Amino acid sequence: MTDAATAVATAHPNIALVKYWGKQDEELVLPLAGSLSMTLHIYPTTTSVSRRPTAAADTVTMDGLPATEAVARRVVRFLDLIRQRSCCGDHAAVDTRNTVPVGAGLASSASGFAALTLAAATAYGLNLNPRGLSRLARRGSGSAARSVFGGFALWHAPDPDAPDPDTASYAETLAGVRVDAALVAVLLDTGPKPISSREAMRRTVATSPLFPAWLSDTRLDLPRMRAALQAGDLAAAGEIAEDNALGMHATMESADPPIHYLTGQSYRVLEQVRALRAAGGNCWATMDAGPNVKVLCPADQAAHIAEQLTTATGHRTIVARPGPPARLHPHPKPAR
Ligand code: 2P0
Repeated sequence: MTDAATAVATAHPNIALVKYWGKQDEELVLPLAGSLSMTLHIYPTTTSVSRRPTAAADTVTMDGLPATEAVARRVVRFLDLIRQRSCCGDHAAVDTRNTVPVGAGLASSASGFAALTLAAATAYGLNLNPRGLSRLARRGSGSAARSVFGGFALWHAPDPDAPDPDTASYAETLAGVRVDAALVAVLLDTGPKPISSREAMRRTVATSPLFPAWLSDTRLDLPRMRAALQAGDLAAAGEIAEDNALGMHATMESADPPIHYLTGQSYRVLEQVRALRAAGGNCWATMDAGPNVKVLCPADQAAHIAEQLTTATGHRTIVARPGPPARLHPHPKPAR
């Protein structure tokens, strides 16, 4: 086995300030609307991919243990996509090391598929630029398209009448951001989620009477968020982010049957964020496909806000600053 047959990559999770919730194409993972996120410096995922020319099947492990059947199936389908684009049909051994609690709304699928994309594309000799990597990561998990990039990333939705919508849907770094922001994550529950975001998104699009309104609102939020970040206006960005997240949750809560990711604890944290704001604090909440609340605030106030939230709610907090792009490890040891 040569080094070229093994590649190791690390990627970080991201949290959307303008959310992705709804696909126009399930197979190609094309979103109905664009989204904008901050990559976090915490909770990286590291994935190694080793081509195994003589193996009869792929093997998928997480932290050294066999992955669940559902995870393994999704990884193998993704490797099939890579093999279609490569001249090499070898099976592979994939091992993933996560530091983020899986399935708790802290975006392990984003960091996971971004790291897998970079490692697998390298091990199979695909020569992709960041945009190509982002398009490919999108096929694994939509939000992974954004974790290819550090800082703030914008993921484009293709026009429905674009000649090649697959080519038109990629993320890129949002240039010219002038805010110095952090996200304080309030950690409520690290258990698995009640319903996958993929299924929840599908049900929301199909059954929520609020979905059309959500879609037009989020399409307006995207350029406003971009302008706020580029103008250095964190207060405007925070207000848009909190409204966008509450709108997404209201939309899924009106699906049939309803989808509830937020718990009583989440709503109590939200009340505390509002109370801090009423007392003059600069903090705004956002929530994803899980109960945890993430609080956007100025970087130099994050430690103080984290302390205030821990005191007020009794929950653990962690401060995340903007994180780096996905990266390849220079000299991976071939996996055994
Ligand atoms: C986001 N989320 O923009 C939104 C907000 C969760 C809430 O993207 O079906 O794992 O694999 O494309 O990316 C989580 O969904 O879904 C997500 P798929 P994904 O971050």
